[in-house]
Amino acid sequence: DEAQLEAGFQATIDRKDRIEPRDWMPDAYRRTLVRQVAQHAHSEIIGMQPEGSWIGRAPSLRRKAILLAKVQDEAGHGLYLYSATETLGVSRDELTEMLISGRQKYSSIFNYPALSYADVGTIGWLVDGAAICNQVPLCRTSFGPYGRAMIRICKEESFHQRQGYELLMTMMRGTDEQRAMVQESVNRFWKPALMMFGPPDAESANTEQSMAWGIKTHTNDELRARFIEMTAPQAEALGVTLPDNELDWDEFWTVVKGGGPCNEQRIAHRKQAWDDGAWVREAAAAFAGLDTSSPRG
Ligand code: FAQ
Repeated sequence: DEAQLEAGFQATIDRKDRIEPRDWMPDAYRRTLVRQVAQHAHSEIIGMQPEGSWIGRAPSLRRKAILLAKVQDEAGHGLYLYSATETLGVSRDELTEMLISGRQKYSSIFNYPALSYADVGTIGWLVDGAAICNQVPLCRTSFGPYGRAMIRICKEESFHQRQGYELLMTMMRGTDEQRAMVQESVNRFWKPALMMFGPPDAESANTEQSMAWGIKTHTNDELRARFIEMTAPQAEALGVTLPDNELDWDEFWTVVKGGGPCNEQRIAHRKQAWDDGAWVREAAAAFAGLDTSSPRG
């Protein structure tokens, strides 16, 4: 019966084993995972936009090739994560509709614009850096497909972080104007990057239950503190200063609820791409429905 199934499920989690798609799981566990993994997938896809806007304006062929590859990796991460979400019984089409209609979220960070080329470096260093801090522990999350996707994603994110740092290092060795551009960029991105970890623990509605289920293994504030600790010496080596860590949580909630600088633009762009791709999906479905094995004379 249900109680027995639930006890077996919790025992699997308590011995740090994985829950797999065909295993019994409580509805609320499934819903929480769909929420988190879909939000994560949407973040990767929407996250292509700020840096993507610089592909056509990269300062050299080498920088353009690097940026193009990084943005493509993000598309790949989105796809692994949509596949992981599909194992929970929701289709990618449904997930995309939920993103476009605002029923599912994506990370607050991607509602800030990339205003200068230094932002490409800062996004790699700070945004991918924060993503790694949050995601390395998720490699051991209790749901198998999510944890396995995280392993590969984290390897690629580490590479992304280094390319961002290398870009900034190159600019810091340049002119005073370039150094000022890096500092200005870091000033704008530092606080939004710290907010990626989610609200303070006291305001985090989901953490307690998600930790009991082994979905999350650390609280938002723990990971935020770990990130600050990791980043401070890197800032020093780079020669930039980090703004203080006082965060404006009203700003965070405004951005999460749709009122950030780029929320409308990000969703409008995604919706346009989804609408433009309708004919491809229809053609693929029609092709899949054809009996291509039959002899045609
Ligand atoms: N933005 O109770 P909690 C990347 C929502 S990295 C927007 O603490 P939870 C790589 C939260 O959903 C970015 N909403 O929630 C890349 C909840 O609302 P709900 C993606 C946020 O889930 C780099 C409410 O606030 N990474 O894409 C945010 O326990 C460069 C209360 O919060 C992930 O998604 C936020 N920052 O903890 C790509 C990592 N924070 O859903 C391109 C996986 C919280 O109840 C370029 N996710 N909310 O309506 C997680 O680890 C967790 O979901 C947290 C939030 C830690 C984000």
